[in-house]
Amino acid sequence: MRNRSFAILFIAAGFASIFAEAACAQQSCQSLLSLKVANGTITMATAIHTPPDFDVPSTAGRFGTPPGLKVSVPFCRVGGVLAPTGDSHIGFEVWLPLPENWNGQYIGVGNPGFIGDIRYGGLARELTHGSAAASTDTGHLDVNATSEAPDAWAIGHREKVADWGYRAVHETTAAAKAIIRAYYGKPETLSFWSSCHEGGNQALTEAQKFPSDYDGIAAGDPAYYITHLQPASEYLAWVNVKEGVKAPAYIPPNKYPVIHRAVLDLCDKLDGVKDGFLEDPTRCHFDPGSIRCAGKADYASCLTEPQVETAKKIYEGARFADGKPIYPGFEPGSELGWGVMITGPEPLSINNGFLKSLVFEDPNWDFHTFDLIHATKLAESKYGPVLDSHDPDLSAFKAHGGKLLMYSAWDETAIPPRGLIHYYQSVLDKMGGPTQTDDFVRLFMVAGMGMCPGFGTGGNGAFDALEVIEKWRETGVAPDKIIASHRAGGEVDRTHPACPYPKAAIYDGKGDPLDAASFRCGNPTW
Ligand SMILES: [Ca+2]
Repeated sequence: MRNRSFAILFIAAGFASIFAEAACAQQSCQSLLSLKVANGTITMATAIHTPPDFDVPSTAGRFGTPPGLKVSVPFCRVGGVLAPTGDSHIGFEVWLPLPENWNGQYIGVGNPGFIGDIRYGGLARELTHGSAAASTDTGHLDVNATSEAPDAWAIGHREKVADWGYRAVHETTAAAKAIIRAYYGKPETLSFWSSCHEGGNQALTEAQKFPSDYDGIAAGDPAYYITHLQPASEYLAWVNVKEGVKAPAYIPPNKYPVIHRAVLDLCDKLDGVKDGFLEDPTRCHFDPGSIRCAGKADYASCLTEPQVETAKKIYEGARFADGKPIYPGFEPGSELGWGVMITGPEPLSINNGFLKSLVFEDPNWDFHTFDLIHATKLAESKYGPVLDSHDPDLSAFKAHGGKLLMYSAWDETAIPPRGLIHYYQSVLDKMGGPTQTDDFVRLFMVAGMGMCPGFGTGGNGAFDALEVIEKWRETGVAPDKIIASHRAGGEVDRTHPACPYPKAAIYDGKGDPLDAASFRCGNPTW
């Protein structure tokens, strides 16, 4: 269990530095500098004594570690470089609590987007909880991190792309475990991974490709089928902006709330409570044509005929010529988040960058030339085996004793959520249905969560997925319900349950809709 007793940690911290070298560690922190790790070299092993507080390194970008973060507990800071191929340069750090403060756990810290930097904020968070933790720069450094998109580092560097895709996390995990064994004189009791978006893809990659690396894995809104997801996401924006933001087919942002209102008017009460959220948007059959403007008019309160067609494409998602889905579109109820992806004037940089740097390897590639089917097939043929994590066979992870929590917000608009249901269904089909899977893999689709914690939360708030997966693995009791909390001004003002799919939260018909206790998990009947 995570050590959340900060007070005890801080009291211990004062004495810990005194006894740091006298503790029962097999190796001192400094001596780890000479430790041999597979495929790499340790370049730093520094005992951090506090006080004074340690200034956590800051990194740039909106997902970076902001300056000013401090750590108040002593620890051993280890860093190095791993090179499984001649073109590899995987930077990593492992932060180790003093042996007397260690809770016995190892936590892998995930990465967002294609950003190449060490996640210092995540290391600091886990260290403060008493866990040993590691983070990798995924094999390339984005000094400015102005965008989460891939750029020049990927062009002509297939091995670096593979490092980003799956090797960096696995190699870092192996190195971190070797360092843990050396420093503490024993292995970790349990290891966990909990991350979102690309970090959710890393999560599923680990469960599929390296099933012994982690004992419990939480995959949030995972970007798991990258070679389909990125072209399909480009498509969602492209249908809106391909002819420019003045074109008749362009839906301006001021109409997102108009569409959202119409969706709620039609579907909010279907699940039994008019609370602003859809418990299962797949049961909402909204036709954007229902708010079509009369005649040729274009008012702020309705959609023109070309805009109706654009909205239909955004809900439907990208498809091959034969109608087979490439990746789902957005769900009804997500409209207030459409600006993340489709506003323009160009498609989102992460999707444009994927096509420029990985698929076409041409920094001057122009999105106006986008051909969905060609781009998807080229992406999958070039990089499917090293980037995609859609293998439904989780038998090795199950045999390892692993537990896998998958979750997504229904109103997620960076990664269309229905794709995760497709993956879950493929696991059920492969593994023999729920009776064979319920004890080690569960999917929670969350109404009104917006996005993963830390990426912007929706009206229903979020939950701590790491805490959930730790409890599941430690107790062996699978979660039947997860409570999401929304905070305002530091106070919880709303709680809402998330249920194991295909169950959804069912309102009791009388209680406070802002209280999770007014709902049970059940099969939707609407
Ligand atoms: Ca509702």
